[in-house]
Amino acid sequence: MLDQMEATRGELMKLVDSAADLAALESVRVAALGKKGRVTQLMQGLKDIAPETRREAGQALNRLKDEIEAALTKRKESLGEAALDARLKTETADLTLPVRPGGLGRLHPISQTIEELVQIFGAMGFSVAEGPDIDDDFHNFGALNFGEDHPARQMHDTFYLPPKPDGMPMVLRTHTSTVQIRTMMKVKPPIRIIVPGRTFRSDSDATHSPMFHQVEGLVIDETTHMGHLKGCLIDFCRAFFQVDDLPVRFRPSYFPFTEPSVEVDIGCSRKGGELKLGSGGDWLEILGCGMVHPNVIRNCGLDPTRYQGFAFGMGIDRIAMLKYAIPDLRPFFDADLRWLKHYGFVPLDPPSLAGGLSR
Ligand code: 2NL
Repeated sequence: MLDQMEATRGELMKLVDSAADLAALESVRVAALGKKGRVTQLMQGLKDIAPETRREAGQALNRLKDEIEAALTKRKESLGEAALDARLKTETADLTLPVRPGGLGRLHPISQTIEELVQIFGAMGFSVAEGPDIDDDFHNFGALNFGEDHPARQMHDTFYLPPKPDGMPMVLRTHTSTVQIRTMMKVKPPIRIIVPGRTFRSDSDATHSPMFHQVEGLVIDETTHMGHLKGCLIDFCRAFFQVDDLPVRFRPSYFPFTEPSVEVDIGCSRKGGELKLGSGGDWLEILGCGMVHPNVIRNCGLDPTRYQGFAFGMGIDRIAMLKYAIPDLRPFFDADLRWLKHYGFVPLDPPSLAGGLSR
């Protein structure tokens, strides 16, 4: 028996050492230690040996099994390293090659515009807040000082969804103010946020899509006033449209959630039917804003005698069309690659105030 073991050890060790890859090594393992393997068969033979020598033979067999296992493990490690080395040799990446932005696709003008907004307001100390597209009547209307019978609540403007179990109507948000309400209810002022995102209104024609994009902004602190609103939004208009002396005009208006409420126009010219931004005698409305109504501040659990601030809102799709001279809104949501190739932006050229917002 011991002779037989010695012979088996020699043969198996040779097989382990000569296994050329991990698959070959696995067959050696099965041939040695598998159910019908050589060592296993020797172990099954133990019951036929004389009881006096069985113990010694059993211990020797266990040692043989351990040795084979150790050899298999060692060989497996070195074969694994060799396999990895071989793979690394074939998988080199030449980092000195120039990138080919042509193959990267294009950023949608809306994504580009949101990134520009984030850069401009980010530099003024705003952070970005986001929230759900589906919200309840309280966050979309009630908290914002809309009266129970305000026309904007009508079925023909708002997409209503089945109500919550407590009967609260659910809607596709008609503006991103829902997120500002959530922030005011959660965060102790000072608050400085912008909220870009999808909004929904039951409206569809050449200049309206039932899904569109808005950005709103909110500043709440103890001494924030109309002067801050004006400075912030004049700076924004000039930075976004990249016209240093862009005329900006504030016109009285009305929103249920701000008092006073203001609409902001920028200067333009429409000579010869061509729209040009800058001083030219004409005006173009681009955003709405105002001082947050004390009722809204109170509805969010804040004390309106202590906290005040301003808010603004504008359509991202519309300011993108204006800035990038895109004549029609409808192809924005057609996923037409030819359109995207024409109006899209190179993703390797992200907007920044230092490097330029767009080229
Ligand atoms: C527009 C005008 C506006 C706001 C949005 C707002 C939000 C809260 C409180 C007060 Cl939580 N105001 N948002 C204020 C004024 C105007 O949007 O023309 N949007 C497209």
